[in-house]
Amino acid sequence: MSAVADLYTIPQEHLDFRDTIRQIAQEQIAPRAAEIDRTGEYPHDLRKLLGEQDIFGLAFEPEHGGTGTGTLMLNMAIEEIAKADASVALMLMVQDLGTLPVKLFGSEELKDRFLPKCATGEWTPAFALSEPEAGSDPGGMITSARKDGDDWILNGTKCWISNAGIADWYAVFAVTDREAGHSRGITAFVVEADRPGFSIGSYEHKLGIHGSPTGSPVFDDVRVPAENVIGEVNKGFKVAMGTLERSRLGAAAQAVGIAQGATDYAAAYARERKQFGKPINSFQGIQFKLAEMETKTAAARELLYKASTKVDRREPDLNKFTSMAKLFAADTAMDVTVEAVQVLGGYGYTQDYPVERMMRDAKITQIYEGTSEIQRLVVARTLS
Ligand code: COS
Repeated sequence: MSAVADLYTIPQEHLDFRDTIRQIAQEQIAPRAAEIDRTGEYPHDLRKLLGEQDIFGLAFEPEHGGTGTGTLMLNMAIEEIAKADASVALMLMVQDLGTLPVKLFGSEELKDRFLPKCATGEWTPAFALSEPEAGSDPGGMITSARKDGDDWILNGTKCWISNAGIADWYAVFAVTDREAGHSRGITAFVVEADRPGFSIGSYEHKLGIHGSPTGSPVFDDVRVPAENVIGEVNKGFKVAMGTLERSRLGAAAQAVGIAQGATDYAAAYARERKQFGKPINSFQGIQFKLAEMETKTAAARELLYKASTKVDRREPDLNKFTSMAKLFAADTAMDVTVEAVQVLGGYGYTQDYPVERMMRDAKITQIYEGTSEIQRLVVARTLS
């Protein structure tokens, strides 16, 4: 590919919509962030707001009621919302993550049945891959599905599932051919939350992202019809991997947003805070920190936008760039938020200021949608 074709430009309409989302996020979401973090209550009203403002539609094509504006625009939106509140950004991320298996691999019937109501926000999806004994290694999952006539019957437990308890339906991965070997005989299913035998066994008490419920869905002889199979039987691992190589950019966008939010807050604080008779941003020790935070965040954003553009251009072999973007953005968010707490000193360590929340929220970006170690593994495999 030529150097010019490798560049990306951001259409003016994207920039305009980003500005609108920035305003909504700063005026209507940011003021709620501390309270959501403190109470751990899911903000249903903000979810409604994202639906009304067509922000959930960003994750969908026009034929399914979406905006059809693509991955770059979606990730710019996630970034803006994460600057204000990472939990609310996760709502938009999971609206994409949970529906990607159906969007990429589902039958037309599944798409028509599930996508339009997710595009408006009326329905909430979830992505159920991880298990207590299968996190970084989902190919070793235990949850199973066996055929019974035309139906499938699922048994097992998933864990660390975002949107647990509030999702209307789950994209669930289960072993359908135990003999096929590691990562092979797995199938993806849609499981509606109101099916008999489905329940949430427990919820996690987490370090951050308090506004988003995380839990362990349990499948106890849950019966689903053959129409609920996503893609081909026994090809579910490719559904999971094809989903994650795109959805990881949502986590990267969330990380960039958290990092920018922390940098902006620390820079503004350093302009006002005086010690030794001067604003602390006149000291080189603080200046260098802020410069480093801004630089790393900008570099993470470039990787994110480049990888997002590759998805929009339907380029093959997305893995390398999406994993590099996710890895660099997540590590940046962690580094930058730790430094933001340091810039605020004693105040930064208290809940009266938002940077400690940002630091706690940043940590998950190095863990979910594939740990930073898994991203290094994926990138390294492209070099061997
Ligand atoms: N798209 C389509 N197919 C893919 C793929 C992709 N991006 N990546 C791998 N595959 C296919 C491979 O081609 C292989 O196919 P065959 O069986 O036909 O040969 C199959 O999937 C197995 O691939 P591989 O041997 O590479 O699988 P591994 O078990 O070694 O796993 C990693 C690879 C580690 C990358 C994978 O397990 C992973 O992503 N782990 C992290 C999981 C994760 O992100 N969890 C978070 C859950 S969501 S919060």
